Amino acid sequence: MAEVKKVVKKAAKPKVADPVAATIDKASQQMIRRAQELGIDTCFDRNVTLKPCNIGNQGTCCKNCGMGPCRLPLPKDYDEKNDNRKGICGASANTIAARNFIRMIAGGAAAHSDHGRGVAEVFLSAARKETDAYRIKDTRKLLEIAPHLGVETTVEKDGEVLDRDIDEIALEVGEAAIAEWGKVGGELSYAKRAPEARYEIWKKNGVLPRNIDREIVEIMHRTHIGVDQDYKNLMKQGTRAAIADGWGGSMLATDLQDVLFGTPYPLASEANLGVLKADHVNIVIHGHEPILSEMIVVVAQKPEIVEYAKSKGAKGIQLSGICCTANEILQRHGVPLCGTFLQQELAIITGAVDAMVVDIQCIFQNVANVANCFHTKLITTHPIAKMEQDNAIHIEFDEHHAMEDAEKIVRMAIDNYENRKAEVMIPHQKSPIVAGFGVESIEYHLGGTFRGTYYTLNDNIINGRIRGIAGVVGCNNARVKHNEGHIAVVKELIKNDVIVLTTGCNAIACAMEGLLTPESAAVYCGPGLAEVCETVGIPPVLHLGSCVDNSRILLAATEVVKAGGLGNDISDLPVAGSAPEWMSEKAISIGHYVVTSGIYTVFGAVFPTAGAPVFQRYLFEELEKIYGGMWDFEADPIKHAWKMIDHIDKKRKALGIDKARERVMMDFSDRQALEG
Ligand code: NFS
Repeated sequence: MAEVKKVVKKAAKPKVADPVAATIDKASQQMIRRAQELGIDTCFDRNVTLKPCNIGNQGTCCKNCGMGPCRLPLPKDYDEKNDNRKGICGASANTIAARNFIRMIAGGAAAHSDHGRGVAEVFLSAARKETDAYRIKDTRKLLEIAPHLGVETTVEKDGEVLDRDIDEIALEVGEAAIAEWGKVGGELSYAKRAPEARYEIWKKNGVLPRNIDREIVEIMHRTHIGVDQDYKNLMKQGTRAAIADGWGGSMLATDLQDVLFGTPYPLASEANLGVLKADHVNIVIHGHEPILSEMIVVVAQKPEIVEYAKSKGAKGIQLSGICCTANEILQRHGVPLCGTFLQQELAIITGAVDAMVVDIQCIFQNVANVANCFHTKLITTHPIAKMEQDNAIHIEFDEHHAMEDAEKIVRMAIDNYENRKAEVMIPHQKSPIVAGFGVESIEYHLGGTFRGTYYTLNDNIINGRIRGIAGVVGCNNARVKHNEGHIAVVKELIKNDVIVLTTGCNAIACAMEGLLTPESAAVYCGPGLAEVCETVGIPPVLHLGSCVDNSRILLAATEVVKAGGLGNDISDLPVAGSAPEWMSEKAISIGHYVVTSGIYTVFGAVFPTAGAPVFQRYLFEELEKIYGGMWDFEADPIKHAWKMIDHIDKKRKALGIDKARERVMMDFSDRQALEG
């Protein structure tokens, strides 16, 4: 008789992430381990247990009506000439992928622009003097943006040109700004801030945005069942909405925030989880709008509030930030960065966060579950962003009683300090940084004290010390190793003399890695870029703020065009864009306005159109013929960086400045040979 084998079933061990495979950051590795010891799951573990849908990933799943979802994966034996894939209504793979792609643009443009609208509303209420908490702070910037919104800054009286009253200008700027979202007739006012040649390309192709809201609404209309079924025409609308984001909603958000809270100038701070302090009340601010966080910064510095914290046994109050709110309060106040998008749960795992205050965008719903395992108060503040979990406390923030709201939140955090129940474990890692660059400070630093223009930057590009400029931006994505792509791409670029402008979570990743210090130039840069950075005392990676501040990159590129010697349009410049670990719809909107502003742009991680090769080829090749910029995808970070460098070299050659660079390199090696 055959022996009956006893099968002993072992209790299945929950699958968890390997911390070393999940992130390059030691502090994050420590906190992932800590979470696993405590039995708390994080996004890194969920990445192991929850696999992405392979068809959705390719961009060819249509669920825009109740007959679907119609799923059109790329067949193994795909033959472009005989691609008969279609949905119930007959929608082709190209149509479906294009619909999905521009719906992502709509989502991203809506998020940035609604943030901008919120700022514009507060701006108007400050201009009307309806609030004490907010004032027009940076009048120089106000005067600079006013003409772009059609607001006069001077008035002629009896043949004399007089300055207009600042309050009057502010009021008109506020009203004109708000109108950009929904005006009837005309076109987006800021489109004319682009170089003239760029504006003409947009005009010729019929993609000048009419107003911000309309372009987003029209995407939703065109992608409804049975409307636009031509991927090129769908992309035209995607382009309008993306331009309305970059040169509209985002740019207005940046400008109005600068006027209200001050234009950033370089300042020193620190980054990574090690900025939390065991003996302080830790308040972590997370989200995107600086409207609330600016008030929290003010309240947390009030002597009576600091005294109140001390009365509870703390040594003081430590504010820090996650995601783009972090970048906003860093660039204006030097508030340290606690971490990237993927570190939001890990911050709470330290057991040291007395309150996490969130507003809008990029907030994991799971932070409420993690907070529930600790004493941490999770406070939501925005009417459009609440959470279903019972422990999420909603304190609705309103600009009319902003200071009171902020004080209530800060006091709640202080009162919570003595409730810490778990052992506090704060990783020691933190890096010094210099942040707060912008169009104005680049002009000052690279233009020299006496000549505040972009001429010197252009000169260094022409003579080849600086090979080109890269905008490396965007999110972290739990599907790829945290920060690995960001850091590898940026290091490869600066090693090859490409100066990097950064925003968003790439900026936080670079900060954590120590790339935002002037000293890093000598360690990581090629000889040309190192020389420039050392001479003027700037880091090789310039932190330009949050994701809406990508508008600063557009304007910096425009200034480079204006300074002369490098062509007539952004598409002539030796410039490239990148988002190595993108994940959000906002990143797609950013990518597309950067591409249609004339910049070659490479994305890492995944690309959401792989299931529709013909449409993808349109994005990767055909768009260059229209806009001078196009999309590309490369998951390998070194190849990713080299695609950008090759493009920069192509542009240098077209400008006839490739020889200059070779000469500089020869001079350098000659010098080395002599020294040897
Ligand atoms: Ni940008 Fe900012 Fe980060 Fe991505 Fe989210 S924080 S707006 S979307 S994840 S960079």
